[in-house]
Amino acid sequence: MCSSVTRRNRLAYGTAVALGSALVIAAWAGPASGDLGDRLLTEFRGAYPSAGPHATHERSFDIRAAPTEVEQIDGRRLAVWAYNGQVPGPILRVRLGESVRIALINDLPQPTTVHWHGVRVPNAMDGVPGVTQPPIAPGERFVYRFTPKDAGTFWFHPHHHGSEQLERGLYGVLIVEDAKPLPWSRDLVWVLDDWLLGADGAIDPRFNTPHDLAHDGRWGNFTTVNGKRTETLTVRAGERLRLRLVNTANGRVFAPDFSGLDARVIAVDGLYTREPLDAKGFELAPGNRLDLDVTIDAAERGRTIEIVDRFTREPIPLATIRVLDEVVETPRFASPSNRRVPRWAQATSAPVDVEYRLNARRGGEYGIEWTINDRAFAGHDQSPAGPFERLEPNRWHRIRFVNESFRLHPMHIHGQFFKVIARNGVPLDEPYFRDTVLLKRKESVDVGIVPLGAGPWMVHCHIQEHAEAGMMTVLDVK
Ligand SMILES: [Cu+2]
Repeated sequence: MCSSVTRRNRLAYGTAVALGSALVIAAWAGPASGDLGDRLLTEFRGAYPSAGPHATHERSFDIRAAPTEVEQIDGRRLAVWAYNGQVPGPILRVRLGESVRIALINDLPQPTTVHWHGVRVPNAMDGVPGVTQPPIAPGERFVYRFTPKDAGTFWFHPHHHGSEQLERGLYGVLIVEDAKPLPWSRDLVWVLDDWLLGADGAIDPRFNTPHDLAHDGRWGNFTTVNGKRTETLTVRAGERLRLRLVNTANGRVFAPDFSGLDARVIAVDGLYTREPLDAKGFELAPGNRLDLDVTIDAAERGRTIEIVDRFTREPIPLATIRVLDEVVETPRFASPSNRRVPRWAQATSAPVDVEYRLNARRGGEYGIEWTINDRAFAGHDQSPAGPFERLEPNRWHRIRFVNESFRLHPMHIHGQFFKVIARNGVPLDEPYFRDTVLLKRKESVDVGIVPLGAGPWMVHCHIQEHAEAGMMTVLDVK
């Protein structure tokens, strides 16, 4: 396959975009005027809190990032970089209302940082080298502290040379349990990833290849669930599972097929959906999470259910669920949901505040640069040069992503949630918030967003190779 990257002329940078409702400086709690932005803001209120809970106590973790060997995939030893010696890294479980302290010790041969994907952390804890903190040099440590504002499924990974560091095995899951967890039979995590291994069974050491850059990043020749070729789950009929899926891959998109099961989506990218949703058609792009409410029906006893990925032409086995003959009583409770997810039915009448055009061109360190508004981000070790787009905190805004290329771009905004309001210009009410939205070839996606935390927040493609080759920018919330 040859490169199908579209190149465009170097055009002048987009001029600074006028902010919507610039005249309205009414505070967050102010009364709604007739202004559309104010009405959308009013509708948003209460969807999720602007401030976190008062922490009652602190949970403390030490995480050491270091080269090591693990046994996985085909049983051979695999040289990886890992958090606490394991791939996937540790699952950090905390409860809403607890503060978190994580001491990161860097024993890698490179600088690193940790980004807490989806967690609304204070900006200084966001783990972006050159933007929110200096890179953590080999041999050094850095202490991250924050109090989660939202319960849900989150994850963490380096934000420094991610195309190599994630691919070598650096990622872990952060679960923020509800203040009062529901009585699921079990609460499970499936970490979805893929690996590009050479004939020798080792991780292919060629990162950021022209092929990966010209396509949808690095896609492996093996997929794994929780570090295994397939996950095996043995359940009793009647069990009710909370199943948390996380896509930690550099580039691969997963479309797990749960059609043989009573499985409903209850959370997307951490936050609860407006109501439980049919799992059919959901995709997980890199960075995305899906939480499912799965009931193993009594009629399933003795059956074996195969879960496969259907994003690619050939289905890929992900997991086998073996249902025992034993039947247990199903825990009864209403699926968690968030009725306050706004509909924002008039949102597409509001002006576009910021437009991000996504494309590629020849040039740069890797021969191809991925650009946002014709600029490739030069970050990593030095503070990147602006000017950057700016949004006012606590105001409703509309952002438009326009994919001018033929490749996939899962666009992630740090520190904020947003809601898709249109795709290719067609108004849409996704009944949930996201922190990462996948744009397919030549697609445009409009999102509504109420930025709540001030600071310079990254906006970037979560395909690690695209980000590495420049597809990042800063959104200044102030
Ligand atoms: Cu991309």
